[in-house]
Amino acid sequence: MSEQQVGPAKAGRAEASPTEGLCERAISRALVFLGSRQEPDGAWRGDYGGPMFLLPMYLAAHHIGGRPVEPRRREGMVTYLRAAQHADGSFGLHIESSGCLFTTVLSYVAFRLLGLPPDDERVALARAFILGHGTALACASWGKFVLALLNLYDYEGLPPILPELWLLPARFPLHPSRFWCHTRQVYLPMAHLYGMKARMPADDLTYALRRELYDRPYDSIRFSDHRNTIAAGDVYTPASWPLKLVNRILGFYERFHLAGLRKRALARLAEHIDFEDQATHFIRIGPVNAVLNTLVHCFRSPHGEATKRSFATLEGYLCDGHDGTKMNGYNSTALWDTAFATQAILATTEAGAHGETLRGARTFIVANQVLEDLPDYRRYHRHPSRGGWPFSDREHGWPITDCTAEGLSAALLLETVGLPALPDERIRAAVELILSWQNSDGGWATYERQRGGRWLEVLNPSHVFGDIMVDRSYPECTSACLASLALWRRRFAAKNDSGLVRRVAVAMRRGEIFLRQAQRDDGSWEGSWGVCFTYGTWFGVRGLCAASAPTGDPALARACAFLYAHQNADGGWGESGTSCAERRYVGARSHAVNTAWALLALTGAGQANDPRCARAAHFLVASQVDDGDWPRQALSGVFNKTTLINYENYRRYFPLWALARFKDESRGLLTSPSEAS
Ligand code: LAN
Repeated sequence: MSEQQVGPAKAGRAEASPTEGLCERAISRALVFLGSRQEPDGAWRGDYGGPMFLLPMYLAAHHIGGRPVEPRRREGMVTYLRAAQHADGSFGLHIESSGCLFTTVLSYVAFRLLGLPPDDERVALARAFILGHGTALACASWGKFVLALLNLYDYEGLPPILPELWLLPARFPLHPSRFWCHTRQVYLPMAHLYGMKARMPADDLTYALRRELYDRPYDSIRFSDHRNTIAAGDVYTPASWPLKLVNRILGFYERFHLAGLRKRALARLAEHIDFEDQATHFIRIGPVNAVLNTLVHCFRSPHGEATKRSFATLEGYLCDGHDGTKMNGYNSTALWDTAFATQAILATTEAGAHGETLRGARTFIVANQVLEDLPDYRRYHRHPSRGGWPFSDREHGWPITDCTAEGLSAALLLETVGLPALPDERIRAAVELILSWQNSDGGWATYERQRGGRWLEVLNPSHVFGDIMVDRSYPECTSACLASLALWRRRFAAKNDSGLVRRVAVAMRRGEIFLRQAQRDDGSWEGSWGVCFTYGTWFGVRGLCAASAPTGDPALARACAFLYAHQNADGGWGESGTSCAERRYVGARSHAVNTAWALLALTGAGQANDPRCARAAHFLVASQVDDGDWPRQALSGVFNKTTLINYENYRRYFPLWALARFKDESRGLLTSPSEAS
């Protein structure tokens, strides 16, 4: 992907004498720029593209539902797909990778659904890749599933996704309620569609695609032989032998399944799907079940209200980005971006001059706290929601541990500039919710407490993702919760009833123990939602500091040593996205966001006066562009080890935050790499 060059325009400034003024000026400009990106409702939102399977799924749903995409949109989508395609014709699992058959097959179909002919140069190139890598028979399981819905692959060739699993008692270790909510909510509509063997009727395009995607006549293919056929480039998590065994057993059941039981199971699934639709105002937890739930309605009642509303709500996932029109990974990034932007602004000494911006942010944060639990939430395996914040907005309806924590932290910090606090009972509800989410290992997971054993990961059927089966404690989520609890304690320890104060103290102690155990021998923490060890290590340090670790704490010293060991010669840090999949630090050219995380960690650990921090700050100042933004560089977000995702605003608030902390805790003097050497 194209990257804006970091640096050259700044050469003049890089050579300027290292004065505090430079740092201050960079902060002022960043504040102005960040302020200019705020939306009228007080929130920041950004492009959330990256994964390459989403747009094709959106298009498949429109095709199956007989809803043509507007020509204006089509153009943007073709632009996006063309820009994402690699010279060998392939697409990657995400926009920065290549060679994934799953996304290449889906993007091929997307091209064709968008009206491109098979002899279009790019389409032909993609087809050559597909035919050279095992044809559509070898793509990862989600690809085959989408093809089955489009009547381009036979259900016989899919591992069974049994609706009946949802009829098992919830105590059963394999009950879907134990799975990570994203996995559960994707396999829920999949099980429904599988159970009814949903597929659109074949039309001319179907017959054409059947010829294009395979190297032999469609009718001659024995799909049941291809359940385990998979291209090497699509495998991150190979199907394990226990998974294959379970699939065989379920496959046997599927051959003889009882019609009555199937009917009951489908009715149960429909009930859960309807609940998710209502709970999220049809937004759904994420883009994948947004598409799949839409299709469930579409197959059940093509012209029904739920189908119409589903398609209308899907539009909210589309994004006109710098590289074309894509489907975002969430309905928005609003709360997450707003909570961080607020904290970054508040870290500066100029926060007082940005009252309007902060007031707007506060309005958004206050308006998007979830105030009620969902009706009958236990029946649908939902955790309570009251007091929480989602990643995007209240309508989305799924509060998240760290989003709640960052929302609460931002709300509490806003008081320091004299903005009115949240009512006490709302603050208390957030704290109670955070406490209710803590796992028995002391850490915090993403949306729920850990509900199943880690061993369930052996049943991961996705091929392309890692770590999708169970929600479990993450250093990032844990640290965010600790940071918010520390702020709460500072503000309320004297005021509140001692019962809650005591419970918070115990929770923080347990969280700290989790964090210490999660630290790696080399001093780093592995991140799971950002790239990667710089992200994790910032959170690790932030969490330990929140838990009052002293500056000389050996865990902090080890974390700093890890970071210093990976600092680049130009003073910055750059971490490759492959760190996440490989689970080891893979360096890259310096990146403003990685550098900001490292500098935040180091300043948090009391290192601000170390010359290496001054060099890091210098890198940030020197790489800022004139309008106060930082250049767009490699993607900084990730999920499930393999899939990078774009956080468009990270480069606008993390460097600002880091510079503010650096300036605050040092004299703000910068050191250029040449001076340091
Ligand atoms: C997200 C987006 C937000 C993100 C943070 C809050 C930043 C993180 O700290 C915790 C995890 C979370 C909530 C997260 C998890 C995985 C998500 C939901 C995503 C990256 C957005 C899209 C992704 C989702 C899983 C995509 C669909 C793919 C599946 C494998 C189900």
